[in-house]
Amino acid sequence: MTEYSTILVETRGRVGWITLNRPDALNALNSTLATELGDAVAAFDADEEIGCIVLIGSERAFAAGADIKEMADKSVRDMTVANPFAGFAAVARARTPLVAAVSGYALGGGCELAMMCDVILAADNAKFGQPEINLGVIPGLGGTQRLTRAVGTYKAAELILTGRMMDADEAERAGLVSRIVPVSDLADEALKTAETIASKSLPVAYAAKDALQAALESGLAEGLRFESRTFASLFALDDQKEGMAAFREKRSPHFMGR
Ligand code: CO8
Repeated sequence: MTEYSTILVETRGRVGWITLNRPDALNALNSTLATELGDAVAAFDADEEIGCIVLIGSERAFAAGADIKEMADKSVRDMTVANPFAGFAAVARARTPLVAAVSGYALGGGCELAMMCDVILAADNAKFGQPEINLGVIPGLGGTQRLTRAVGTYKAAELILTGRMMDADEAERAGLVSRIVPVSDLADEALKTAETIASKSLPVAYAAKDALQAALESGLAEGLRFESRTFASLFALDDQKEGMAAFREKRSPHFMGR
């Protein structure tokens, strides 16, 4: 397995497990971390033995945002042409389902990284926010778009314009969080959730992600057509035959990923 300096990468059965690991900076997302995380996610995404990827931080912080110290003196050119955060694109475009396991701070780019994932499990000590306005900028890794879709226009606007944090309960009520778990159980619950997802048919999980994405990107009629076509296409898979045969035969399905 490749050695990285800002993340720890391991496999747990069919689960790819990535720990953000800059403890001295509350896992602030610097350009090295962006590149390493992008590479690690892309490698898992290309591996058919991996059915789900977990991103987790420390108990104190999932990630406290982009690395402000690294970013402070950058120019427009640095942030565009030589985009230091290009690596995150691999997370956003991964076909493999991703679970963010959030404990402590998920701020700015940290909240945005969690929102690139399909499932957000929050520990009861989690704090979410988009505090960029306090630094004289706005969210830049999807916060204005994904947060608005997750929690609605007015909640997102209040969070982005004030820069305040919300706790796990508020985030769950707002629809940003899939589920809250006690902080001591976060890693176990993330692994269980990821193992459950990884036990399904991988091509069907890809199809489910595509259809969920269509809900965010298209109008209702187009999204429904996309879902209907995708649903029908799954009847070409052995895994559809297996899933339905297993139901009729009152046994667990054994998916082959084809
Ligand atoms: N960047 C760099 N270092 C950080 C960051 C950060 N985002 N957050 C924390 N740290 C460092 C601190 O500087 C400190 O290091 P040191 O001891 O060397 O000074 C260490 O982590 C511990 O932090 P604190 O002492 O501040 O810990 P506290 O418990 O007192 O406070 C907070 C915790 C409230 C989380 C506080 O650290 C904080 O406010 N951090 C900044 C949060 C923030 O503003 N995040 C948004 C950053 S901007 C962003 O994410 C934009 C993303 C879009 C990029 C788009 C590119 C195209």
